Amino acid sequence: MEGGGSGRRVVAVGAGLAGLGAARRLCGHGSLLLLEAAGRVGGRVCTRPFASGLAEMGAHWIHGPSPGNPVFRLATSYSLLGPEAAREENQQVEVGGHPFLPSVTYGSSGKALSPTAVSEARHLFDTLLESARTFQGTKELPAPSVGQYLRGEIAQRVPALGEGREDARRLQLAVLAACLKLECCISGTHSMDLVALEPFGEYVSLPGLDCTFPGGYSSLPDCMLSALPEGTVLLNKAVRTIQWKGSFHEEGDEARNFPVRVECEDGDAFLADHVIVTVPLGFLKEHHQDFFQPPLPQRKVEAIRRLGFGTNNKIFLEFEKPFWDPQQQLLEVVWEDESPLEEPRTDLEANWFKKLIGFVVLQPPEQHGHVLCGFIAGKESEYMETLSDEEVLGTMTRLLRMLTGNPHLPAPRSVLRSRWHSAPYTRGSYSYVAVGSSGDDIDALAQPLPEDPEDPRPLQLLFAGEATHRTFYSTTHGALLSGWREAERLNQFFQAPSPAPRL
Ligand code: 6YU
Repeated sequence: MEGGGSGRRVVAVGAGLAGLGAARRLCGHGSLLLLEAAGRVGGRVCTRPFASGLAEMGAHWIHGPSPGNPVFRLATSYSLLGPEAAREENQQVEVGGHPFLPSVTYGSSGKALSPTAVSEARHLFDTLLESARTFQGTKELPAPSVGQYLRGEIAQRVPALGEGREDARRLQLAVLAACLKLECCISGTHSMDLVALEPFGEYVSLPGLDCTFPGGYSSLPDCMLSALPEGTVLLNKAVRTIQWKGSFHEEGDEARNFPVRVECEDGDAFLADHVIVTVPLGFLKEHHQDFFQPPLPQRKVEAIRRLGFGTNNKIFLEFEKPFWDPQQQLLEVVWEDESPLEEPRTDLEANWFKKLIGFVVLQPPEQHGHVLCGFIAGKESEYMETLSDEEVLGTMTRLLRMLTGNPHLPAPRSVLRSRWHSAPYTRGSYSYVAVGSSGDDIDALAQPLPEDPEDPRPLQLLFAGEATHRTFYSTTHGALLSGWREAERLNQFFQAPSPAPRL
């Protein structure tokens, strides 16, 4: 695996967008190997065939497709996007992360709810959410978490909700409870009470009307893979441990000394000067103690422990015929007896499906068939992962019959769901800044090791992945940028003149 350039050996662990991005940027500088546990590249970008089209098991949209978004630029350069995404007007739209889709809102009593009542409550929620983004740097916070702040604000407004009419007020509260569940999906958390208020505004939304990949999101990592020299990526190569601060030799070459040794679960081992670790935060939370030898410094361990990593899953349902109107792109669910001011139900077996926020209609039906994609976050989502396909399909059928008020609604033809929490090399969906953590923890996670800038063997471990990007965490563009960042760090190091030996 010896290459040109500086002759340095680099190993990257994980072939998601961070790992692939880093590999591409490093090409030509030393030798490079990318080790991936799965039998495919892409990580949390994962397109599967379903019905007559494709299903995105992980990332769905380019959030903010505009020239400032590197995923948009890269996808455009590979000609992977449709003509809509390329339109200048679409790139300038400011949606603040909540793109508008024509929708219908089903109530749990089996009827569509009044769009006016729904949009009134949503407007209030959006206004409050906007204000939740304004506390950066504030010492005296009104609440520790986004959830507690929002509920406090809602509680103050209760008398005015629904213009004083009890039934209208109840409906407004029920819609606000549904808005909180949607926010859980967006933040990838069980409850907004777990999401820290002060740093909430640090996440940056880019302009542009969110768009999808007509040929599947996986077409992007596939293109990135084909741009790498053959043999760079080894699939089904799960790394078991990374020994660093060591002194390792290849057999028969005592002259060359490497500080890092990467050992795989199949027993293969690779020696390196630098290792870029891009494994998900969920994997690090579970394995960091044994994964790194010696263990990571306390500051890094604390960051891994404090930052949040939750679950957001999708449930795809294929129907023979659509029961929704052709113009509807979003079917939302509101449980009319719920309120954000009451404690949520905890019996997962009986209530897990009430966390489902609703369904996106996959477009266009000519390509996908009649497919709904449901979103569900948190512990309920993790419970769903333990059920069989038949159980999920049965529950979804009963749910949709109740929502539409049609006890004869035909059952979906087939079901497919993601199970990101059970995925051993991911252990959840994406990161958030949890109560007790801050953007500084993201930076601490991203900090290369050893920490001492005077160390004669610097940059042994570098860290990339969505959870290491302070303003774009939880996104594909955050992941890609983090990979580029670490590759650039190494490229600059390789180009810098060698320091004079210390006397
Ligand atoms: C986005 C979206 N999106 C839905 C769902 C999910 C995610 N995201 P990877 O995990 O890809 O790669 C690591 C690799 O390492 C992996 O292949 C492993 O197998 C491998 N590995 C692990 N251990 C190993 C070992 N020991 N040895 C070897 N290899 C090992 N992002 O932009 N648009 O629509 C969605 C969505 C269900 C699960 C998403 C979305 C998140 C992205 O998918 C994710 O960030 C990147 O793909 C991660 O890439 P990576 O390289 O870092 O890791 C205020 C505030 C708000 C905060 N959030 C707002 C934004 C909301 C995010 N949007 C989510 C929505 C959906 C639907």
